[in-house]
Amino acid sequence: MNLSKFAENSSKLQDKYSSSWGGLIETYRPYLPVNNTTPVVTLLEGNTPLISTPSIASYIGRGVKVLVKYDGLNPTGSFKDRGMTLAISKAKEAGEKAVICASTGNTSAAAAAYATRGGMRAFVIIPDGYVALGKLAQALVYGASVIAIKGNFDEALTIVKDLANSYPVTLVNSINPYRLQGQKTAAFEIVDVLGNAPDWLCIPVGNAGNITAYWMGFSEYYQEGKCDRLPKMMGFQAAGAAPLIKKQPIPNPETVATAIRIGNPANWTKALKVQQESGGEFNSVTDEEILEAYRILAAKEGIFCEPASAASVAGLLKVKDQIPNNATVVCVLTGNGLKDPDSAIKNCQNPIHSEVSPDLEEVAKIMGF
Ligand code: AN7
Repeated sequence: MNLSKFAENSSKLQDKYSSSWGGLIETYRPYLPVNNTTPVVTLLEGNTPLISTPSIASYIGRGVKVLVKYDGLNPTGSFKDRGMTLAISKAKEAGEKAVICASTGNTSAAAAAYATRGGMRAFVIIPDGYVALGKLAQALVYGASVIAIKGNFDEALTIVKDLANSYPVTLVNSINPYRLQGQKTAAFEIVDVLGNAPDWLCIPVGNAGNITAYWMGFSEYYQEGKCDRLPKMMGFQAAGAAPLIKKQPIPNPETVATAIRIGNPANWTKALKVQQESGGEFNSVTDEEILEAYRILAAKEGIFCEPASAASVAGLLKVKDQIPNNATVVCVLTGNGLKDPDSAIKNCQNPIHSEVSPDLEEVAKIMGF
């Protein structure tokens, strides 16, 4: 095949692919604040799998079905891409040249990628020493200006709010309303697959943007008649960073789940409203419970998420006695396990057999033969 023929074929293939999934703004356009002139900045995010997890369900029994929404399969490896495609498209529409965010890591990776794609600069302010390696690598490689402060996420958020008020940079944290509008599409996808809303939605909570966005999504679909029930929204925070459970800000949050190492959630009031409206609950899970769920997901289901994401499954297992018989539960896995290789190796109970000679008998012996 000559080269121009090849190019023609591959562009046809591309057209075919884009007609099957064009990203979440194209797919859910009528539900989103965009018009025909909005420049859509997309990496074809969304359309992530909803995977059944029989091993997790077996801890519960009683006919309960458990599925995970594996949002770690988005283009930058987390659910933040859903919010960022819309926030960056709207910033571009408004003629903005630069965006800024505070981040525990995933927001910075997504902001950096989508800003670059939209031809904008990205500034990201992170807590020095508390961002997982993969996320830091992403922000740097996507070309963001990375500023690591000697402080935690909450302090970083205060600074970026002030910076966005004083300088020509657009804030793309979840207080930017377009972020939640984009993120609500995950709820649409779940209903589109299940044919209805689940009975329960279990979700990790940091700034409480995502739980708010999911509730918005389910509620809009309910009003449209796309589902005939609404889920009970079950939010889980890490025990060392659990302001919503303690009912007061935590000045020095600590947890192995650095993504949700947040002491003063930006969407606190909205989160309380979600809890009340859905009849849901906030609970905390310890680092040990988070890591146990993290290991079960990887070693029994073949699903590698980051520690913060495993808080949803850890939480489900913690409150499992409250689940009605035969209920359908969806746990949101917000980020990919590859984001945080340090935690993975440190907290894994599967040892490396190292310093082994390249000798058939020695290797076979280790293999148990
Ligand atoms: C994997 O990237 O806040 O409750 O700055 O990365 O909507 O805050 C990340 C949050 C859950 C919590 N799981 O979501 C950030 C940041 C993962 C996350 C959350 C985050 P929200």
